[in-house]
Amino acid sequence: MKEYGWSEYKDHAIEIAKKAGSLLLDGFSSTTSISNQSSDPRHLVTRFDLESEKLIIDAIRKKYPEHNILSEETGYIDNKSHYTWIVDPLDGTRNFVSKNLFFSVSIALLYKRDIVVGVIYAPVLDELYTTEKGKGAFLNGHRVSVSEVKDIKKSFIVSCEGSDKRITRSVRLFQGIRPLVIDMRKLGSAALESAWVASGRAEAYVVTKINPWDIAAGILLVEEAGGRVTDFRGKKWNLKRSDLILSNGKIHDLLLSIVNRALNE
Ligand code: LIP
Repeated sequence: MKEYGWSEYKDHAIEIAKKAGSLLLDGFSSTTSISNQSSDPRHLVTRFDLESEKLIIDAIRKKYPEHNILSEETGYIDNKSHYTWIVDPLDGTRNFVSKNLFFSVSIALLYKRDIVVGVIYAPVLDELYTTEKGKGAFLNGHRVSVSEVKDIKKSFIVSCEGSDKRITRSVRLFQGIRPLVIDMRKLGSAALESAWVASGRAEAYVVTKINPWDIAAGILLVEEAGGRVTDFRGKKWNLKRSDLILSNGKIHDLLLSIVNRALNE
C-alpha cells in the first residue's frame, strides 16, 4: 500500500462522480422521453448512460492516462497498469427511466487486486458515499457504520438477481430468507443497496451474478464501515466472484448457511 494513502484518487473520483451526477440530474428532470440505445432490448442503455460514461472516462484518462478502466458500456481499456478504475456511469438505469430516484454513479479504484477507493453518488437523493482503504466509510462527509443488529429476526435484507435473468435462484433465496427476517427489499441500484448496508439501513445485501462495476465501490464501503463481504462459499471477493453477501458481519455466518440451504434444497 502507498504510504500516503489513496486520497488523491478518492478526491478525483468524487469530483467526477458529482459532475456525472449533475448530468444525470438534468436528464432525470427533463420531460423528453428516453429511448434504449442498445440493440439488445434486454439491456437498457440510455444516452445518459453513454454521456455519463464519456464524461467519467475522459476525466480519468486526462489525469491518469496510463491507468486501466473497466466500465459498464465500454468494457475494458487495458493499459497493463496496476491501477484499474471500475465505473458504472448510471447504476439503476431502469429506475432512472421510470423516474424512480434510486439511481447512482459508482466509481471504484482497484490497485492490483485490492479495491482502494469507492465513491457512490445518488444525485436526486444528494447522497455521496465515499471511502478509501483503511480510512472508514462516509455519507456526505459523516462517518457511517454497519448496524449492530445480531439477530436475523430483526434484520432487513436487500437482495437482487444482478444479471441472473432466469431469477430461479433469487426466487429460492426469497423463499429461504424472507420468512426469517423482518423484510426483504429490492432498490434497483446495486451500488445503493450496498450503501444501505454500509450506513446501517439494512443488515445485508444478497446478490447473484453481479457485475464488478455495480458492486466494487460498495464492497469497500461495506468493509470500511465495519462489515464483511464474501461469496456464497465464504470466500473473499475478486473480479470473478459474482454471487455475494455484503453484511454487517454479525449475521454473516448464519446468512451464509441460510443462503446455501435455500439454494441447495
Ligand atoms: C443494475 C443494478 C440492479 C441490478 C441489475 C443491473 P445498471 O445496474 O444495479 O440493481 O439488479 O442487474 O446491473 O444496469 O442499471 O447499471
